[in-house]
Amino acid sequence: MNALRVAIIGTGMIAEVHARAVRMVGGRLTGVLGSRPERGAQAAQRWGGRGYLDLEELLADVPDVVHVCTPNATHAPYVRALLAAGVAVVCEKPLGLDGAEAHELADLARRAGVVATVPFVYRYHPLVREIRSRVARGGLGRVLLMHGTYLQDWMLDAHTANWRVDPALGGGSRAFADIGSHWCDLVEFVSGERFEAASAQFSLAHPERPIGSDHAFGGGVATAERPIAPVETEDAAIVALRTRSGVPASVVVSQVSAGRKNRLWFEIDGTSASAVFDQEAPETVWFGTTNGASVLRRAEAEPSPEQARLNAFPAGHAQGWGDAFAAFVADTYAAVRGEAPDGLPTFDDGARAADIVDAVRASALSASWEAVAAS
Ligand code: SOE
Repeated sequence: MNALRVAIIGTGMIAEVHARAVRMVGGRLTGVLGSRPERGAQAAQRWGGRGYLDLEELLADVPDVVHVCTPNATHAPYVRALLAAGVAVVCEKPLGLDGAEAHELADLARRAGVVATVPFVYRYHPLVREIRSRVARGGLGRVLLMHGTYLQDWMLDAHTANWRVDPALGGGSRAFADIGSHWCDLVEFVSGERFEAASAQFSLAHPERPIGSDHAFGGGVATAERPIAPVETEDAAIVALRTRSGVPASVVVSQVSAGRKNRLWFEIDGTSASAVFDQEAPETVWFGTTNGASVLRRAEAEPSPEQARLNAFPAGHAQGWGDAFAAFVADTYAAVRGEAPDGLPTFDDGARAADIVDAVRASALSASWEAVAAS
């Protein structure tokens, strides 16, 4: 089977993660388009392919799939051009700066008839699929409560600058749009529930920050020469949610929680049992009952087919975030080849996430419950 021809737009941390996943799943990287030609050329030297001068030159290389890994405000222009060219697209979240833009792109992808996905990659930890399959089979009983956190600390330093701080580049929500969207997508995916309303409060750690963009997780650079600007977007959010079937949920989202690196954690409590997943410890899942608790380890005790499909290595040979990312890219490419892999996050899921972000941001502004657009 010929390798798919793949191009990447973007040269930052997440673009490098995409390039690694493309190599892992056998994609052929034709080249990289950066914000400046020299950046694309430098990245291509490390990742493969060539640097492109512009989008036209990228499209002239006839890629089968293009990964858009650029600042949020540039997602829609690139995606519109790629869909118009009939190219399959992987677009980093958030798909659009708001629900309207995200739904426009999802509709364009549907009309173009091409595969279009969003890397909600936490769906691809094998034990996430195990929990999902047990919930679907009634293993937890009726869902009563869902709660958790998504905590990081890479924005804690007041000197840390990032393009996401500028609403013109990142959108009106920062921390929740960036990582709260992952938590909501994952909990809806696992539980089968759909959020219908949100009540949120946002907080800022620092009223101003330097203008610029350090790599995510890169740490603040205390330099004098960078100009300072006031901050409008949140570092943290505390959100109460309610699902259409009336299940209450809550999530704490923060990028200023010292010592927390990428701690996405959820608990689903049902009438028969509870399940806990910690993305920083993806090789185990905790199940609780009133008669005791147990810890299940990946690839042990007769994995469900959904888990087994994603087990690349035997028990005890740990799989992690990079493997989940690669499994997402592999499923995207399988879909490009005409298959229908289970649980692939498409532009419709990206639009769903944007609707939730819109409701959460509206609630933080109104200090009232806000409805999530039905989708
Ligand atoms: C930065 O917060 C970030 O890289 C997010 O943009 C990713 O979506 C998340 O998976 C890890 O953290």
